[in-house]
Amino acid sequence: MRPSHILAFVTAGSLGMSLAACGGGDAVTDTAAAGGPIAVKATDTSCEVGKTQVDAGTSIFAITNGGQKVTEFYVYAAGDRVMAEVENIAPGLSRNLHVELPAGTYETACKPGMIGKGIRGQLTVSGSAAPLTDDAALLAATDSYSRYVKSQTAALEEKTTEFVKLVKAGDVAGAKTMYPIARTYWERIEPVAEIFGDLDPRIDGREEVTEEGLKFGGFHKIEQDLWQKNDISQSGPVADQLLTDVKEIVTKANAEKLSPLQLANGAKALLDEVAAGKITGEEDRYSHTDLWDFNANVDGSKAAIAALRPVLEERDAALVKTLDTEFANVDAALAKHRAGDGWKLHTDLSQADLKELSDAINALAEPISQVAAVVAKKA
Ligand SMILES: [Cu+2]
Repeated sequence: MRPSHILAFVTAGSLGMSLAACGGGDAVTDTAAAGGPIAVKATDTSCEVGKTQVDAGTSIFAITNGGQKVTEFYVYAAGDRVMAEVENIAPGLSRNLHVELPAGTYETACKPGMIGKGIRGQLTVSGSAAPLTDDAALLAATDSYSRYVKSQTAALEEKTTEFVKLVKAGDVAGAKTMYPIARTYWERIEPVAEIFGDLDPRIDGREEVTEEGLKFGGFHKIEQDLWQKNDISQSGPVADQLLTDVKEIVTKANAEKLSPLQLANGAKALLDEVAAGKITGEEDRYSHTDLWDFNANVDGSKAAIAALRPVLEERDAALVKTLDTEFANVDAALAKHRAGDGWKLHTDLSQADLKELSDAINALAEPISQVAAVVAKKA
């Protein structure tokens, strides 16, 4: 799960700030949407969306945060299904978000402070447009990525089942070993999981979810029981609920028809996750197994780009070269922290180590942020 408002202080530090500074560079060259980007002016108390009626097809939202709080922007379909989102927009920064929308009624939302239901507005989409997947290469990309999602959800269900079994058997050592392994499959496909409303915070929320009216459960509650409370004798019901929720999300994720733009946005979102949750040690605050999640987020980002690769090669070969170089740099920086089959604990890394990892992620995030515009371009 995305870190929530805890991010506000994290982003003010140098690590988060430099990353947040990169995704806004494509405003000038972006011509995919007929009417040009839709300006979204976000403040701590308002969310001004430049248009409330758009044509079906690809829309680009250009969000500028003029407030003091870190913000997010969402486009929701009925039932708060997430069509697209961009998180972690620091004060003063802008980000572009590409989203493919068929005709229908949607809601936009800014979330100053990154909590709650946000400041909502209506968005009506009318007319009809050929979906991006009418392009055979883009259809092949989404098919390929769907196969990846299915492989990961199968492993997620299997490993979570094992984890839950160990927790319920009171096997602390076994559960501790299985925790980061089961989470790997979750973290690789997290942007897909985030489509389905409350399921993500139920499975992957932190203690602070109670401030949004949710119950603290899922992986991180059990993590707390294992590492901080050193007592899992009462964790059975939480573990059962986790497995139920994981099974539900597996079914939903496997049935989901993704837009190629969701692959591009997801590849970027996973790097935002790394910067906000893993480099900071925020996500796995009790176990300190953040580097497992870090590696899994990078894997997931790589998989989305790999699925899009033939399209990107065709349309912007130079961008593919840059992506290859920067992914290799991230891998090299991360490889220094291998420990056996897994990874060093976050607490074993120095500030210099974290700075090196952060710089590598920032350098990758910049070209990744250009992928959506390339995908949205008419072939
Ligand atoms: Cu997460």
